[in-house]
Amino acid sequence: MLNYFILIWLSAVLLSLELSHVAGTQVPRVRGVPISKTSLYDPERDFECLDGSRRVPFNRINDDYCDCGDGSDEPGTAACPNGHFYCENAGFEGLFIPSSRVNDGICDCCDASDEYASSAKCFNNCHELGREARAEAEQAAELAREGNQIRLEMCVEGKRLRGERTSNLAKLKADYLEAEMIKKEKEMVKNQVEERERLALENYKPVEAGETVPKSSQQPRELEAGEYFKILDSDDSGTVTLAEIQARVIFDKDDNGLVTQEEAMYFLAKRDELNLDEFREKAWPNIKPFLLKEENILPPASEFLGGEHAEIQHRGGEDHEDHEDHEDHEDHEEHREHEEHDEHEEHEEHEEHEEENPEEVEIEKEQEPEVKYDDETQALVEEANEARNQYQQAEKNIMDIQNEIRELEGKVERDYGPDEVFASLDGQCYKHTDLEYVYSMCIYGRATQSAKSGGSEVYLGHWSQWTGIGPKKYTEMKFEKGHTCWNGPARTATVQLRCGKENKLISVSEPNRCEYAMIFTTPALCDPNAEANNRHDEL
Ligand code: MAN
Repeated sequence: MLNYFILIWLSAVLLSLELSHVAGTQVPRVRGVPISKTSLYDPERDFECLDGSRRVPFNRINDDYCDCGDGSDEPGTAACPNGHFYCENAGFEGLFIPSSRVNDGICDCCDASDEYASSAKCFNNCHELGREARAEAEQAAELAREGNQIRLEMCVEGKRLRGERTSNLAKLKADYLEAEMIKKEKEMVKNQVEERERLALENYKPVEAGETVPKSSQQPRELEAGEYFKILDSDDSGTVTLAEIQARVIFDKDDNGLVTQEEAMYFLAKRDELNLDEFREKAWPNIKPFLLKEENILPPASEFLGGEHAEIQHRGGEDHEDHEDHEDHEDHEEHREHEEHDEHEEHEEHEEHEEENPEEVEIEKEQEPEVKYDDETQALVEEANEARNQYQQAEKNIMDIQNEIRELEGKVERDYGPDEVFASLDGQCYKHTDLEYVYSMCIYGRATQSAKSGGSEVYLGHWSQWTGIGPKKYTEMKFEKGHTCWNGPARTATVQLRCGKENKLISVSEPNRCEYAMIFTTPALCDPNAEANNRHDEL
């Protein structure tokens, strides 16, 4: 009896499996529905609209009348405005198209299934398209493989660079300490020599305001007064008179072109005339600072008082200073207008200009050594100069090392991506030229734009950070704080990075004013494990 029941139960199970198998193969495919959704269209039951809004008898599916609000009862006709038709496209990729395109006379599906009842002559070319897509995918995979090889080399180089930069940094820090010590030594030497120099130069301190003459030249100074006296005493009368002073335009203190009696009296210490001794004692203290003030150095008497003409010419030059300045200005203007002058002409012009402008000549004269030191002092001054130079050099050396340290620290702390893959690109610049501009993008550096027609370079910004989202962090980088846009914000550039065998800036556009979008290919992104390269995996 038990055996009988077991037999019946077993037969029932086998029958249901058979039935479901039959049902699995026999349920007709509903036109426009992908296999994954076939179970929702069961001919044994009423159809429930996929949005759940209503139920309709199964025979209303694809009857060319729209029953469901979501168009799900008419996937294979154009009856519903919002329905979707699925092309199987065997051999290529399945595709949903709006069901309104079914039988509209245009071939949308490569298997021609959307034009099943139209006069359009559609051919099934899915296999051909599939072949092309597979070849493309193969090429992309090949690219990814080759790119990946280069990427791995970049990682090796990146790690080497990190090691090198880290050890250079340690070395530089040691150099810095040594340079600091050298600087201290040089400073000590400098201070000692400068002290000796200072003492030696005490002897050369000016005895009168503005005067810098060595003590050892006291005698010549006395002689100078006598020399000037002789020249001023033009009638050899043994005295210098007010009239003789007034005859020298050099004594025109207020530059009005005339030496007044008052001016002459100032120089002659309110006397009408002075003999040599009086001149030395009373007049020379007024005359000498005046000559010094005018020339900063005491000119030999013969040069300025040697002859009326020499003197007058010199003063005349000064009198016309404004006028010459004006001409000079015009010269410069003209020069700017004629920039095409060749170098030779410019040189000549410069020389002429120097001759015409006594002020410049005098500035050069001022730079000439004014004081002649004795040999011992001169040697000390030279020794002190050398010590100062060496100290400055030591200071400069420290600054250079500090700059190098700063630069290296920046690199050691920088985000070079996974396995230091971008490290070798630091500082590398890439160019892209379009119809109007030449763009340059330096990784971790600057981005610029130069108009082909000329003009100055426009700064698009400095590298700021990686801006890709999540695992795609290293697929986008940003340059910020470029030149300000006319009446707008500072320029910025966003660079999208893609896998490519070459590091190459392949395109630049300006989707919004002063916001630049660049595409850069690089082997650094040819990582088979990275999500970014999975585009063709679906095929
Ligand atoms: C320049 C260029 C352009 C930019 C305009 C904005 O011509 O930098 O790219 O759009 O300035 O004024």
